[in-house]
Amino acid sequence: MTRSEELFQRALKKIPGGVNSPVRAYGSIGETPRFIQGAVGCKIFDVDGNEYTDYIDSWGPMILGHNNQEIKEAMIRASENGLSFGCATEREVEMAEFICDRIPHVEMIRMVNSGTEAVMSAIRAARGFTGKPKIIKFAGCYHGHSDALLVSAGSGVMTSGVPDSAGVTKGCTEDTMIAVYNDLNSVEELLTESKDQVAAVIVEPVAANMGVVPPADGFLEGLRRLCDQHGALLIFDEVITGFRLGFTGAAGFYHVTPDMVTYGKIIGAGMPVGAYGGRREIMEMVSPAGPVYQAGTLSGNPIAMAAGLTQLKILWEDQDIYTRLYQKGEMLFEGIRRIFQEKEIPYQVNYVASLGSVFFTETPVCDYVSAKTSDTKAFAQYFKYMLNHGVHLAPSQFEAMFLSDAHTENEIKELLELVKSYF
Ligand code: KE4
Repeated sequence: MTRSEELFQRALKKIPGGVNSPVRAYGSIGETPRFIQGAVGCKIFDVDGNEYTDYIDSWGPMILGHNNQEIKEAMIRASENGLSFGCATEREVEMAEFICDRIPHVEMIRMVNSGTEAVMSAIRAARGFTGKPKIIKFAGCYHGHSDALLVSAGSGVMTSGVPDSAGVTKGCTEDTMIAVYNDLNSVEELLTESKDQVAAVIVEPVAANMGVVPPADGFLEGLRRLCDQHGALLIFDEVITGFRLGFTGAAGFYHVTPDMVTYGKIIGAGMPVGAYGGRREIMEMVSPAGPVYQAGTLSGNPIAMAAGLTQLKILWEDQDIYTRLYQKGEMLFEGIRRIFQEKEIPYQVNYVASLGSVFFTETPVCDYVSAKTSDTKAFAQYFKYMLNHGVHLAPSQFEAMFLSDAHTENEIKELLELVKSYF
């Protein structure tokens, strides 16, 4: 029995599904999840001493690579003064100023502890600001596990969400409407039908939770126009894309300005940090400035702020990182595309900059329904082959590959050789 198998057996006795977040259980793969001992740069090591090139990168935060020395030293220095005070600290002011001074559409920002909390709070603020009850999300987009957003994707427009999880009541989801990603007509239909009762449209500006699905040309601009026409706020959920597609995220990458934005992952550099922000008039609705309640014992935790702010400063000061990430993404994903073309493999490759997915389907993937045509069993075989050859991919067809500044051309060439040998 391997150490991972032994740990997983023990974990199953005390932790639901043996993991603290479902995707880590490799559920759709049918393989024992690897328990990780440590990581550095683009390499991750499991408890059995196996080394992998890592394309999960903790689901996005490790954009500089694992175990960055500068970030670690900042955390150690901060921890010398204590771990948490439940009081305001200078570093929280620094973090807020650093972001607001560099991202024009973020005039004010509130730190929370996860992407879920950021989205949940942003929706509450949007409803408080507009006085409207409805929200529109997109089938296949994931915005964390708050009740109102755990709605089944369905296969088309839904004017009232059906809970997608036990324990979520109809009452929690009835004001959540579902549109079709990359289909502006579906959004206009819902906005028109709900007679301007929509507080916000929330979107992953690059969808990455049905696998990676880029916005079609004009899609994000169309959402901006429709929200303006119908008095709804446009919320970009940039938990994945924030600080990844550039320092100003997808909003800067696509030149579309949201009213609010949510962050996670990179903003905390691997520490539990989420944030939501946007126009001052909206954010001043949030307690204690305004009537929208939101709170958190560890929000703005000084150690987490030290980690996140150090990472953001590195990204801001060396923006060549983004150029390198674009180049690596192009090398990797265009490389896989070329292999598929040469070998006449009908599978799809979707990517934006350093974020991408291979879909095991002949159907071009532009939304949830087309993403779901993928052969998840074929993906599972591919995942296992890669794992056994030292490459750690996301253990699901409907997740993304993340590149970091620590991945070099060598790792990308190695991966392309493996893809070529597999297909
Ligand atoms: P967290 O609560 O997991 O920090 O963030 C929720 C969230 C919100 N918005 C987007 C666009 C997200 O992708 C996420 C979380 N992403 C998943 C990966 N697809 C986290 C991995 C996991 O659930 O373990």
